[in-house]
Amino acid sequence: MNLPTIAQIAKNLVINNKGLLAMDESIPSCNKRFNALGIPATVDMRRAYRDLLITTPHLSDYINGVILCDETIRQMSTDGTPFTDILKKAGIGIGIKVDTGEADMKDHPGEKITQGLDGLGKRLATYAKMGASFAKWRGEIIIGEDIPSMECIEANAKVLALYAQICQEAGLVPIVEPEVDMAGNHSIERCLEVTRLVLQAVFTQLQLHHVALEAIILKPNMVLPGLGCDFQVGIDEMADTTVSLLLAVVPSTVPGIAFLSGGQPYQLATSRLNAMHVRYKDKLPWALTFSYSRALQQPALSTWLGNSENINRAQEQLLHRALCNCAAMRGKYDAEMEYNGRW
Ligand code: 5MM
Repeated sequence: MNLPTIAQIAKNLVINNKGLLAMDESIPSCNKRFNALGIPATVDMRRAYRDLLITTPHLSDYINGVILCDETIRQMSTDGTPFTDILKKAGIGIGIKVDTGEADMKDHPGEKITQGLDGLGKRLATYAKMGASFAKWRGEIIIGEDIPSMECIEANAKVLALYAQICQEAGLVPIVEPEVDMAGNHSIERCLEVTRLVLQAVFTQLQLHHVALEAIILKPNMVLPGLGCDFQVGIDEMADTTVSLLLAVVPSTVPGIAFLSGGQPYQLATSRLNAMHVRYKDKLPWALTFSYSRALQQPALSTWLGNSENINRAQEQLLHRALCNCAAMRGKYDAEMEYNGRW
């Protein structure tokens, strides 16, 4: 491992008030989103959609890195140029999702453990040759009746740390994504309690496994009530709850925190990021940015609908969401931006 080099890659992923575009949906997840909109779920439609995202003009004005999945990193644009070459030329970092999905946790009904450590070093070496400089692994924690258990929290934290250690040894920056799922009707207090336990377990395991914290990016959930909770809190309360927790548990050596959006309405995901910057300007020891999938892609996907005539408009939608979130990182986003596109 060349620590200064990977620490610099991590910094570069979060500099200049830009964010990350997560477009690493597995084949089943991508197909599910296509099916919901009546888009044929075929390999070529997935390729065409990812082509649209990657070739969006000026994407690098707002996006430092994109996260791909195994299928996409091997694909090419319509003119035969590998996606990786297009990204390199645009100066956008190439990330790769390396977990292989979830399995049910033995003796823990309703809980999951992320898979993918087998052969990981070898796969990372292959991805690095293709141009990847960072990787991503998601550990999902579900809130429900009597769950999550500490066993599930600790088991997922441990595999996240093992993954991060293997990534750094292979010279790639690990994005460490412990996601407390927003599904459910739990309160913000419950989400706070679980997210605290999860992040504490993750940092304990990262330290036990000698992961260099200056060369990771943390990708957590915001602290929010469940999507089905009757009592949804205001944006300022959510911002205070989330940032106070992160200040308490995330060491300042971590260069960046890049939120997942988790199924939030996309404008709300932007407003919430904005509020954190307005309220904690100059008090944040790490870059606080976005690594959204749905909250960046949703309008683009529902504009494209699988029709090549809609590509330009879909790309404008993607760029607009990326622009709004970059404005949020400066605390300069407001509802008017949705119409005039200026901050
Ligand atoms: C939580 O999902 C991650 C962030 O996406 P959202 O902003 O939409 O919440 C996302 O990167 C996710 O890990 C990938 O889409 C891969 O998910 P699957 O379920 O396909 O492995």
